[in-house]
Amino acid sequence: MEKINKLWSAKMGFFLLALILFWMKTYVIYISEFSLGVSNALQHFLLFINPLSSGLILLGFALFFKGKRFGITLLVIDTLLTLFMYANIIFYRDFGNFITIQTLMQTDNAGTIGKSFFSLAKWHDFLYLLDLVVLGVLFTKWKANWSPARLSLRKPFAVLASGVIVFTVNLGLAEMDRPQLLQRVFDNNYIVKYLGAPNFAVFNTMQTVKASAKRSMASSEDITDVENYTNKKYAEPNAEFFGKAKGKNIIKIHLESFQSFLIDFKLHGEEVTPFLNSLVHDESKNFTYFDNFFHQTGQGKTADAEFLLDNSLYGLPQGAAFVTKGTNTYQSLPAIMDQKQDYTSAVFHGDEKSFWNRNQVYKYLGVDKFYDASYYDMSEDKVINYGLKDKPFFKQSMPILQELDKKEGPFYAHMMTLTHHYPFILDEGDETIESAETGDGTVDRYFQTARYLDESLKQFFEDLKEQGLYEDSVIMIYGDHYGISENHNRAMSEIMGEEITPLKNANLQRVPFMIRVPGVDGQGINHEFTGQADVMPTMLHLLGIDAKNFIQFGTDMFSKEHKAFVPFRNGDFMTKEYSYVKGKFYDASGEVIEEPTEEMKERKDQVHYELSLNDEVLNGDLLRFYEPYENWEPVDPNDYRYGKASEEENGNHNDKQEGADETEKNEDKNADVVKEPMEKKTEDTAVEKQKENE
Ligand code: GP9
Ligand code: MN
Repeated sequence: MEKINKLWSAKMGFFLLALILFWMKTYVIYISEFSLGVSNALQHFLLFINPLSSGLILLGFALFFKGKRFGITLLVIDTLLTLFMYANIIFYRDFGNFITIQTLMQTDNAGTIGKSFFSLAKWHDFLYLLDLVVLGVLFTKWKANWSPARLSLRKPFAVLASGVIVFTVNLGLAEMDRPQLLQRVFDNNYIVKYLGAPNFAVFNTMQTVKASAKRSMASSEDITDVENYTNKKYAEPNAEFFGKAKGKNIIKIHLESFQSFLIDFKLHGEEVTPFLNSLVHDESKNFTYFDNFFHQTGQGKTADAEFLLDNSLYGLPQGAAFVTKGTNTYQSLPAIMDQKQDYTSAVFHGDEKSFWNRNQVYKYLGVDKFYDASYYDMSEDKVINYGLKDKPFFKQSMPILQELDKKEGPFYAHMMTLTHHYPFILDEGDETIESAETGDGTVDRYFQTARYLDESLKQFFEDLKEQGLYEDSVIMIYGDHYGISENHNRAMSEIMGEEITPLKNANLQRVPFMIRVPGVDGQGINHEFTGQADVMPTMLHLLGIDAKNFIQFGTDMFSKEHKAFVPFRNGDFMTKEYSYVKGKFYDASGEVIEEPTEEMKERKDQVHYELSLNDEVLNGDLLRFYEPYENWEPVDPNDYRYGKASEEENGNHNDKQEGADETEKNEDKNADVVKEPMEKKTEDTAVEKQKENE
């Protein structure tokens, strides 16, 4: 006993005790305070182990100090760590996210937290101080035993080195479970889950410093080149369409992972998507369907698609602009529509609000309302894979749409589906078409979830008609990105009946785009070559707002001057006559062009130039130097606040959120209850999902 006492009361013993207490406390905080979506044994192990490396490195620093100064330093570091964790706890209770430099710099956040601190603090929070009290008492008892000399330097260095080793192993295992974790940064929650809150803070700081260096080097002159380029590319509106959507409700439907080859595709002699096909082939031509419309997304997948459609800017070559450029200045479609025509914009999505940093970036895009998972009934039978199934999603969105319709001014609703997402799983009973039989499960199931999505759309259209929301609304449908990656070329060649060459694969990047504008005859099938960046200028012109004033890389799809070449994020591009894919030019029949013409080479250079200008805009945050027109009001992120839970806990901070309360009261939902089933189902597929993202 005596011996044990002596060991603990020695400097190394005291350090070890502090380390273990910090470790356990942090783990308890992870489990009880944050919803990190832990879904498999490895993730749980990493969550448990990840405080160790930061503990070893940060607390270990105290071992360099002599005598009782060692103890004081240790206690100070431990107290700072506790404050850091506690600040995150309070912030998370309010915003459902971790503190980042960007959010701290958003002055209103700090202010709001300050004001609501007492409503956010809970009685049991004092427990988080207990270990410090214990250590403080032991310090006063034990410090007399400590020699005034410094420990042999070997010891602190060994502790720091073991911290680094533990971190390296930790990171390696995390990357195994979620490849490209740090490159793609899906969700701050993920980084905390895998690497811990202190490591997240370090990572975020490094990222911010890197980004702010690029940003601070940019100046107002840099926007001139961009402006000259986009001005030159601009396409005049087509008088037949200009202003035809003005004042009308707009319902924009996001088809998850839906590629155009599904349209009219028959499996076992059966149409896979009969409803969408019926819109394409409608005799009365309600819709115009662009069959040469391409997605232009990169690693940011869904986030890039959203970004492209509402900003006419591409994502970045790496990562998701939604995450890494989430606090830039934007002149986004929702903000313009609000300022010019008093539209209320709303995003509907049955997933956690923090995924792809949506609950932050939407504030910078001027999205008025964000109906995330916390607004929906997410009981187990309604959830699969990433979140709410599409049928209950559309059903439950109806009352919210009706409520929005009652507000003054039209609405711009963005409905984001989710079920047709890799790995394309359905509950039994939701399958209404046999799977394909290539032996590649992903490809085989792809048709079944596509059918489910198609059925959910049919139901949604019926409900819209029944509620009187169909007739006078603009309906726009788009696919976000591919669902079947190149990893499945073998099975896809069986499906398509031909080899999937790089060119064929590029051709498969077509996703649907269709639009119906009340009072305007649809064109049936339009073969113009178009892409996601073209949607925003098209929308502006339909609304009667000239796109000329804005920095946009796309051009109006209905314009007679539409620029019909479609850049991909990797520098490849498509035109009607030829395409450029993975370093080679191809003619329309698919033959390699050995000697491309000057015009082709120039087009290729133009595409690369356009993408580089785009990256300058994002990295330099150049839109902060640009005023699209006199009296433009830059978007103030502090005007927006999302999440049902935070509304309920803290009252409604956002005057733009009023009005939906009625609907919300009708729905008996609770954000915390919601998380359980969704996370469980996400678990098994999360790993696969990232592998899929190649
Ligand atoms: C997540 C959903 C899917 O909320 O939008 O994103 P993805 O994996 O397709 O980028
Ligand atoms: Mn997607």
